[in-house]
Amino acid sequence: MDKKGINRDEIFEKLSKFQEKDLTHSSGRILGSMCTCPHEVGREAYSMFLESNLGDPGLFKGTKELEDESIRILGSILGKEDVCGYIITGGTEANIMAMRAARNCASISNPEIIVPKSAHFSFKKAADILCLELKEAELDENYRVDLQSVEDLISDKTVAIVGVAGTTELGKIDPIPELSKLCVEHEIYLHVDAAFGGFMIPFLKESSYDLPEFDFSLDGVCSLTIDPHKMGMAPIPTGGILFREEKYLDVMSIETPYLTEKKQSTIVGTRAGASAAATWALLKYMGMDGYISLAERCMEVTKLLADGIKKIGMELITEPELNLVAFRSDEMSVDEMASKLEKKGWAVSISSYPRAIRIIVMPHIKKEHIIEFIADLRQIII
Ligand code: 0PR
Repeated sequence: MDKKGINRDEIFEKLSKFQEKDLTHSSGRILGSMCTCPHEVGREAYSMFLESNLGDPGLFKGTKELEDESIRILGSILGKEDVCGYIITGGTEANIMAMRAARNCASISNPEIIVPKSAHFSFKKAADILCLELKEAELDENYRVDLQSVEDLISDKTVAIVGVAGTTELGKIDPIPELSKLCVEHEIYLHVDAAFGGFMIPFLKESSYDLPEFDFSLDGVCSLTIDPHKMGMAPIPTGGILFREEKYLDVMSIETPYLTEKKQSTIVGTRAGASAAATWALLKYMGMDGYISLAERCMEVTKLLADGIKKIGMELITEPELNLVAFRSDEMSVDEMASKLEKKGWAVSISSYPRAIRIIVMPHIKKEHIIEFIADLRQIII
C-alpha cells in the first residue's frame, strides 16, 4: 500500500480508466449474460440503504420490514403469500441454503441429492460444502429432466430432489408438477431452482402463455430460488430464497447470542440491506403490469431472434420456452462461430450440453440489436 493517499479526483479518474475496459449491458452487445442493466429505481433504492445490515436486523428495523414485505410479495406471485425466506446474494447462496435445509431436515448419514444434468453448477458447490452425494438425472429429448431417471436414482439416502424452472443453458422448464407428485409420494424434499424463470414464468402465465405450474401451488415444493438480479432488474448482488414453512429455517438456525436477533438461518452474517430495499422498490414500482410487459417484450425479441436464426439456415437446439435461444450451424463449429462473433463485438456464451451458441434475451437486448446481430451472423457463415 502507498504511504500517502491520492486525491479524490485522481481516484475517480483512475476508476473510469478501469471501467472503460468493462463491457456494459446497455451497449446491447452482451448476449450471454443472465444479468442486465439494473433499473434506475433499483439503483436509487440500493444506494439509499448502503449502510444497512440485515445481519443485525434489530438495528435496521425498517430494512427488515422491506425484506419481509418483499418475501411476501414474491410468495404471492409464486403461489403462497405466507412463505418465509430472505433476500440474499444470488442463486448460488439460495441453492446452498435449500440443500442445507433439506439435509438438516432429513438428518440421515451419507445423504444424497438428485439434480437434473442441466442443473446449475451451484449444486456441485452445495454438494461439496454440505458433504452430499450428487446424483445427476438424465434429460429427455426436450432437455427437461427425465422422470424415470429421477425415480431410478431415489434411494433411502435421498434428502432432496431439484427441479429447474428455466435452465441456465437452455431456459427449459422441468416437469415440476410430476416431480412434486413424486416427492410427495416418496416424502422427499423438493427444491425448485427458478433463479432465472422465477421473474418470467408467473408473468407470462398471466399473459396467456401456456406454461406449467412450478411454484408453491404444488404441494411438494418445499423451497424456491428466485433471483431479482436476473430478470427482476435489481442491482447485483440480489437473490431470493423462499421456504414453504418456518421449520426449514429452524433446522439450520444458529444461535447468535449478542445480536439483535437470537438465531440466524442464513449462511452469510452481515447482509446487504440495500438488496432488500432495491427488491422492494422494484416490486412496488413495476407491479404485475410492469413485469408482465417486460416479460412479453423479452419474448417478442426472443421470437425475432429465433426466427432470424432459422431463416439463415441455422438450427435451434430446442424451441425457446423462455427468453433463451441456443443454436448451431452445420457449416461451422460453435467455437469458431463464437470467436468470429466476438471479433464483430458480440459477447455470446457457449452451452455445454449440447454445445451451442447461447443467447439470453435479457431486457437490455432490443430489436435493433437482434437485427444487427442476425446480419453479422449471416455474414459470418457465407
Ligand atoms: N440457478 C440458475 C438456474 C442459474 O442460471 C444461476 C446463474 C444460478 C442458479 C446461480 O446464480 P448466481 O450466479 O446469482 O449465484 N446463472 C448464470 C450463469 O451461470 C449467472 C451469470 C450471470 C453468469 C451473468 C454470467 C453472467 O455474465 O450463466
